[in-house]
Amino acid sequence: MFTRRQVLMLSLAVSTLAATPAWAARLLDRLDPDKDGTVDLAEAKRAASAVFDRLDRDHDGTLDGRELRGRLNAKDFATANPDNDGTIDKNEYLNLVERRFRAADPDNDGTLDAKELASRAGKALVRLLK
Ligand SMILES: [Ca+2]
Ligand SMILES: [Ca+2]
Ligand SMILES: [Ca+2]
Ligand SMILES: [Ca+2]
Repeated sequence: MFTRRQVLMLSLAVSTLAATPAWAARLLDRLDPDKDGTVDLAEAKRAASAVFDRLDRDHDGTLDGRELRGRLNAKDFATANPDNDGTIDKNEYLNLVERRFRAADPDNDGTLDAKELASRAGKALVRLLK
């Protein structure tokens, strides 16, 4: 038999687990090749770089609005494109990933756990990684 206290602890543990959405856990699994349970900036950039190559259908080394397919709104595009050439090159894409990574890491430990990935800022980053 469980005591009341044990039941309380158990339900607490279950609700903490439930607070991390399954999609974030699954995503973390994919973005975390070293399997330490978090995504660091190098892992995020590696994933972003692969996404960039996939999106660059004409292989000219840049992404235009069409290739980005709605990943960035006009304001984000302008911020991500400081040289104003109408396209996002890989450097610009990875800079944006880095800015969003920092925004999604409020505890500043240099890694994102599933809960940080599932936050509003985390979701903005995730949009660039898949
Ligand atoms: Ca990791
Ligand atoms: Ca292109
Ligand atoms: Ca540019
Ligand atoms: Ca963190």
